[in-house]
Amino acid sequence: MIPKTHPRYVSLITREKLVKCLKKGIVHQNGLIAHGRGEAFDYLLGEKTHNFAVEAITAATAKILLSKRPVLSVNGNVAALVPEEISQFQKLTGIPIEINLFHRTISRLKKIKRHLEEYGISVIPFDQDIVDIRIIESDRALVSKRGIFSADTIIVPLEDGDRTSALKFLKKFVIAIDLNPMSRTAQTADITIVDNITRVMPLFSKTYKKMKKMKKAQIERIISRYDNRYILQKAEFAIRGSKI
Ligand code: PTJ
Repeated sequence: MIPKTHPRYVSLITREKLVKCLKKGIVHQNGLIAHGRGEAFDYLLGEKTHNFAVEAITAATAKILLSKRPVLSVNGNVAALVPEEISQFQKLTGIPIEINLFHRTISRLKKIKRHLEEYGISVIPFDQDIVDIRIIESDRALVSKRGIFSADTIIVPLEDGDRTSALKFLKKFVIAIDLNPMSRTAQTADITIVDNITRVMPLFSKTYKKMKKMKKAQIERIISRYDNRYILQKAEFAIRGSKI
């Protein structure tokens, strides 16, 4: 039992969620290592949402509102960390959710699907209409025809580096959520939200609620003015402790 007064309560509770889901076979062992890397960047960022992340979330929301077929890609860590928040996001936006794993096994796919469904999330079936987009070596190449394959915009949280460039090659618009602004995923995406997914998802829902009332021209303006290079630079400077 972690006392609420503990100075690192939120961080410890988050770790607990991952360990619990590791024991259930939802999170892969490497997911803990990935989380540790994320924690280090979060620590350097002051464990708070910066303006550059708010700007990226606003642009990402604009893109989702303008997209015909957006999809949210979910892996083991994401399923463990933010199932309630994803459920809320899907209820608001209607976004299809596809499980896409680096360490892909049928057993993990089944467990993650069941876990997400317990939170009322509707998941694209992983055993029908699967296409192999073999321009990446990993099993992330196995995607659903109804989901990632035919999507125009894909949200990819907590990725290992190879898939974003493959998705870009397929002319997809990629929105990454990654605490490391220097990762290949962060650098290759069209919009990079440099923040912890645990803070991003609630803010995403809040922003969507606000922006869905906006006029199309206003939403288009947000996208056209967005500059991901500048956002990444600001994030890197925040980590290094300098100002832009
Ligand atoms: O569930 P699977 O099989 O698909 O595997 C998922 C992991 C996460 C194990 C796999 O994608 C992986 O190995 O990822 P990497 O290469 O470690 O990259 C994860 C990225 O996510 C790193 O850049 C981390 O900084 C970042 N990250 C970790 N935790 C968070 C995060 N970004 C946002 N929020 C977090 N909570």
